[in-house]
Amino acid sequence: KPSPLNGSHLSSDIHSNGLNSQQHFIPSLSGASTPASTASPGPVSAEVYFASHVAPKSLHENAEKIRSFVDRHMHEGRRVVLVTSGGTTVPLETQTVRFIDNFSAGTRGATSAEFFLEEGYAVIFMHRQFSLQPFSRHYSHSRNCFLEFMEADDEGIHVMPAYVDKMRTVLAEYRATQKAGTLLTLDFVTINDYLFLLREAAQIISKMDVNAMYYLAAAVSDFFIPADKMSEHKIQSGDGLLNLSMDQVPKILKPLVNDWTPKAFIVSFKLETDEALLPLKSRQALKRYGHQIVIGNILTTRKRVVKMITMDSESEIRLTAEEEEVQHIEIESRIVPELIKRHSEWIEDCGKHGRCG
Ligand code: 9Z3
Repeated sequence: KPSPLNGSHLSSDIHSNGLNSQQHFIPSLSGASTPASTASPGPVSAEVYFASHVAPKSLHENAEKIRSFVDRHMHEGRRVVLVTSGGTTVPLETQTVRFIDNFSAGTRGATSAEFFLEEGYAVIFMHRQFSLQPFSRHYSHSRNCFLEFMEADDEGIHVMPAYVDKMRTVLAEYRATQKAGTLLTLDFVTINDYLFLLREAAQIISKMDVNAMYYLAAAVSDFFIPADKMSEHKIQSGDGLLNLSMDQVPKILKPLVNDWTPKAFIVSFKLETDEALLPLKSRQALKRYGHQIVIGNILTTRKRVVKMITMDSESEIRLTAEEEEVQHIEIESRIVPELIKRHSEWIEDCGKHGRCG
């Protein structure tokens, strides 16, 4: 039975648009979908993917920005972290009217970026367009709208006294970051934008060797419609149901770790909704890709518990109810320093793991 898309009932005969596979996947963020008929052919390689898809128009310009950012911070002796944040979309049409999206607001990425900046890292913040960003996230449109903090009188517009201290701190950090030039923000929308930009960035950042970290917190689609199977025009609502046939997104961590940036310290996130699957899936990712650490989290508890898994260790970071609800501590304030400690060890131990510059 085909699944309704985002709860709506988009009905269309997509076979007339060239999507004529025998497989009908239920679209999902993570790999729990089951083909309704034949076995999955598996994902295409990253190489095949890039050869058969068109790079986003902004890629060249973004590459230049990354290059000068990396050169400058390398010269100034700073470490660089690439933080990915927010969800990728999966367009259903080339001239896109509809797309599949996911829940991610980019809280993890935006919050973590602030802590990396505080610790002296230069941050390339690669985020979904309009998702949360460092600093402005405290006063975003969806949460804490800035208007709620303002008042007007005959003399002008002011921040209400109760909010001044917090806003002063955020503003000071924001201005200091701007002055230091330690934050580069780049955006993506679709899964295709994300894949091309990540590859480009990694190939440039690789010159940082062990001094680079990757913090892959974006919620990346697992399934997509390849360019050659996508309808050019808006899918028409005929008299049938909309059956979606989607391919698996290439496993990008593999070339990232092995080819594009083999010396960097790479942290990926694993998201599950079923607690029982999380350790297994996290370990599987580590083994499959050979990177340094997987941070496992469950959708509903992601703001208060994460598991840090490496090939030879497993630990947990957990906020108490008091820390979360009364002290308003953000779990990223614990995750980031722990990772920085491990990144330092990675740099010191480069002789042992053989990936020195
Ligand atoms: C995460 O697991 C992030 O922690 C969240 C953060 C997306 C849950 P929010 O943006 O949420 O703060 O609302 N990110 C990774 C998700 C993902 O797509 N991982 C892939 C997978 O699970 C591997 S790279 O297969």
